[in-house]
Amino acid sequence: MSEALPLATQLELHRRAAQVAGDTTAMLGALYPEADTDALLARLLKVASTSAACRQEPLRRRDVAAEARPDWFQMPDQIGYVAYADRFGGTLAGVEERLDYLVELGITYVHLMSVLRPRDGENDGGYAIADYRNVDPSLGTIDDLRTLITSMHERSMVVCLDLVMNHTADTHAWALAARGGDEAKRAYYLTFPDRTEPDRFERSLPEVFPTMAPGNFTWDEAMSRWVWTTFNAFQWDLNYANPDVLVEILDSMCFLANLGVDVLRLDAVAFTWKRVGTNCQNLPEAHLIAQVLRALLFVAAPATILQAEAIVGPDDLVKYLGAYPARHRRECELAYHNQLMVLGWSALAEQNVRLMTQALNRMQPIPTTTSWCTYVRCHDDIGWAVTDEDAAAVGLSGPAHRRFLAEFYRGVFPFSDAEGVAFSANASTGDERTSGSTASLTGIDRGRRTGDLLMLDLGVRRLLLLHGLSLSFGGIPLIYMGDEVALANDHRYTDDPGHAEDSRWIHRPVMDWNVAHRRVDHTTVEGRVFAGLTQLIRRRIATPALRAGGTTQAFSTGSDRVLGLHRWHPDHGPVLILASFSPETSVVAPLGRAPVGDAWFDALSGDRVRGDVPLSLGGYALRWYIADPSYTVIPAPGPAVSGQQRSTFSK
Ligand code: OTU
Repeated sequence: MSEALPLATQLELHRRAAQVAGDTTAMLGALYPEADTDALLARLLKVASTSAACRQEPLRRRDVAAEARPDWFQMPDQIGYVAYADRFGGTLAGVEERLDYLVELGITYVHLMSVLRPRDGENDGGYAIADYRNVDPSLGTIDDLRTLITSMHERSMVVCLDLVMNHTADTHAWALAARGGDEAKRAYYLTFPDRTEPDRFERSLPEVFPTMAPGNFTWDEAMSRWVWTTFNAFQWDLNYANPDVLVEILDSMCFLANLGVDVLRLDAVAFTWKRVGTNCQNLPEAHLIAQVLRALLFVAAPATILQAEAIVGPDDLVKYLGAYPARHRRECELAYHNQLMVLGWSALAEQNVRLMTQALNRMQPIPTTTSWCTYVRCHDDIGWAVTDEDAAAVGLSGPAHRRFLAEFYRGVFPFSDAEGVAFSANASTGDERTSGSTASLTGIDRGRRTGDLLMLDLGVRRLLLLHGLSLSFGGIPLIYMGDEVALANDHRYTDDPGHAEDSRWIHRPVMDWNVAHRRVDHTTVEGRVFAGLTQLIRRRIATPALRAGGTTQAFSTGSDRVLGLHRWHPDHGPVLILASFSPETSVVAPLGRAPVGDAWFDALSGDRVRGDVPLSLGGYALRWYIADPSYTVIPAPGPAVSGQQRSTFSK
């Protein structure tokens, strides 16, 4: 640690380093039994403390604030927006010009994709990084990024960027050096002289992109070796069994944190460790890698938190939030709730919530110090991650139900309004994933095109229902760019030879600001969706009980068409969420006694209902019932009418 640092800063650094050193040594010992763990810890701490030493004053203040309020990301006003920087704003300066639009929507958390310098040519939408320390030159410079982050912070916005940690582009300097014969850099990757090892691994490895990039290994002519490439051929998996890789990635994380990035999205975090005979996902070592990085980043930049991008089964998923039965160790603060996302679409297709209720309740609770990122759509495809176990529990066949969902959202049934397209249909496994914008999957696209006003109306209500659920589940709701104005599928990707094979581009349009402008006219679909969404966001921000950090339990409402969620937070008490997945009116069982004042208050509509009578819910209705102590049911004055208890609500 630099002696030139003020004494207080030095002490601060020592405190943080001491806090994590012991446990980190244990983790490093487990990861690298052959290595000198003390020496390795010293290297990692040097990276973290060097970075901490040159952290700018405004960011140090953010560190202090974050340590004082570690639950900042659980506040009800954390509302997220996710966009490709170029497709949203053209350049970083262009993004800055559009920040008012995000403020208008109520956004406080922005995940900008594809900001760092990717490989030239095909680059998987920016997920093939050629340089972790530079910005894509077509967007601007590192200084432009600093300026943008500063102005986002000034607007109380939190900035999330990707840390594509599982792989680099084949044109990253490390890969080029490896190709040029640098042995040390070759050891950053997993390379093999012949097919012996690759074939052994392939026996248990799935394929992520079976149609675009079959297999998990790519022959590299320059090295005369096979390279591990889980994703596309130009995305080389890093070798985390080599501690040098861990040190380098920590360094990149610290660099981004010192630019002011508040959240690092750990792309493909599930894939970082490989073991023969396994599917090489979610291995215990992959968690240790994330935990070590978490610990060291705390030394470097306590304000920066981690978001896991692990699109995996429900039992594996919760572990990225540190949810282990036996112990808790900090890992990621946030993780995508891909179960909730898939189950929401499933419930809409079936007009039935039994599977959703079953699957949500089977998931282990997450530590109260962490949160979900809830979402309806993102830039990727939807993989129909319904487990066979959950399907069987409600009398469904897993494979048949997954097939039904893929076909429903491809619009093959006459009763489906959806217009999605297949992604990576795998003939050998029968697996088919789905691409398509929210507008296309809810029926808005088809209704708009055919002029079917009823279909259009149902589509808008479905969109608002799914976003409403995402806003109420307890976490950071993420709105994928375009959903707020129901942007349509963009079929032009098929004209681009670099994109034609990858149907995810159908829902990655360039923001159409003319369409977005229609939001001001409430008679348009765009206006209805934007107004509906902003209203939901405003109500969510004004409802502290909807903050993250409590518990969420699904309950039976007495109707298979209506989801019930019981949310509870120690500071704010309960919320009963009702969400109807049917276009018809449904009747649900009485809510039960309200904890205060005998009445439940719907934070969305302002209506008050009694807990002892059945409720009627309109099609796709959403209710957020809270106990409102300012409203009580008092007996009406005068004699009771024919022995019946009359009551009215009064303030
Ligand atoms: C992530 O995706 C990114 O979100 C994708 O855009 C990238 O193509 C990919 O990584 C490679 O960088 O790795 O943990 O359904 O969900 O590819 C899962 C497939 C990932 C995606 C999967 C995902």
